[in-house]
Amino acid sequence: MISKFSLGLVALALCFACPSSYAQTVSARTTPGIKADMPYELDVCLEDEPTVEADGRINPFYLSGDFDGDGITDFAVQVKSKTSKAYDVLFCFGNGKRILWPAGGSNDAQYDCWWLMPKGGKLLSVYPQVKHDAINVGITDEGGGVLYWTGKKFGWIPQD
Ligand SMILES: [Ca+2]
Repeated sequence: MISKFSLGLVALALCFACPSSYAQTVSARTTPGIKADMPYELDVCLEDEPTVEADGRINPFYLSGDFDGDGITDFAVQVKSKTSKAYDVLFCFGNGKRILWPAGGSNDAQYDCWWLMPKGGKLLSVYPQVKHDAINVGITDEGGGVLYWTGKKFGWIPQD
């Protein structure tokens, strides 16, 4: 049976936990722009990839799924190269691996929408080669394609 005293101790412990989580929240919000809404794992991944910065020109600016099928959540975030200014996608896998995917190859044909295509969903049923969650990358008036992990690299299925 839980006594009022025990509940008081739990409440006290929770209060002591507040300052550190509060400090993390405040710290994240002091960073300009979209970093305030970023999952911790994604923030760490971006810090390890200093040549790019997260870009919020498309909503949502990141997607999560299990892109490599290992059962651990992965993230894909829109990024902009600090040098070339090209818009790419940084994949942050749950196992710590990072892959920078060049989206358009040039600044002329940049994607302007994207969405998750979950494994087992109707959208992926026509692509038997896609075994895990994938991303549909769209370029207005040009089509786009399906971006998926082959097991060794990212594959691309163009769409009109
Ligand atoms: Ca994964």
